[in-house]
Amino acid sequence: MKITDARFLASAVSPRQYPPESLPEFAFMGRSNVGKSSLINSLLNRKKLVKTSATPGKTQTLNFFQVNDQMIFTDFPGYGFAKVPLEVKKHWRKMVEDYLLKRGTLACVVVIVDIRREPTGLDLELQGWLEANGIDHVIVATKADKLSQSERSRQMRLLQSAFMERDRGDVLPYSSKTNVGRKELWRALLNKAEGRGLPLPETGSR
Ligand SMILES: Nc1nc2c(ncn2[C@@H]2O[C@H](COP(=O)(O)OP(=O)(O)OP(=O)(O)O)[C@@H](O)[C@H]2O)c(=O)[nH]1
Ligand SMILES: [Mg+2]
Repeated sequence: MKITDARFLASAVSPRQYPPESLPEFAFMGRSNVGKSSLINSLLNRKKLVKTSATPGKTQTLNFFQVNDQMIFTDFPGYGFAKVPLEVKKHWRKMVEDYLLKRGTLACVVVIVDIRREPTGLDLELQGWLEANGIDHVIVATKADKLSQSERSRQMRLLQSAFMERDRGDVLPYSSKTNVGRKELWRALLNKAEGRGLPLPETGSR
């Protein structure tokens, strides 16, 4: 995928703040600090388009980015951060449900997990919820650079079986540091959009 232009569009906490539904959209979700924002930067070949941080809870709102004149990427706040108060957790759930149920241009949700860890109950709950609501998704196991090749293979098998119980889809290894898996993930995203009847417009056609 050739990225000629990537820019911030809008931040939102409720649907009336969303940018208009126009281009096929991809949403990035996962546990707090797992590497969602870094994954977007890596896919788009931009170092600092999206703010990242070693401190969990960096992303607090839905942030929309337009990529070329072809698609929208939506970065989500993370879930499962122990220090977040119950009220904030409820707010997160509402933000996610509002978005997932109302966004007509949603092509695919990218569910991001840490390749070094077992999926949490919340990861599996999110996957189950996406399936129950017929929302397409891919699972990405990021931070692959932190493991040796043999550890990586072992963890990939573990993650495949944890997620595959319900899903026929694949888990893709990734590293936002080395860009391992970038081509494969792009291919998966474009396939999902096609399958959803939301093919990307040709560049320059709008
Ligand atoms: N080594 C390595 N570090 C990564 C990778 N992806 C993210 N990180 C680091 O993990 C930390 C969190 O990254 P973010 O991209 O901010 O994570 P996030 O999921 O957006 O976090 P919140 O918005 O706070 O939920 C940062 O210190 C990143 O540099 C990766 O693939 N490899
Ligand atoms: Mg973030």
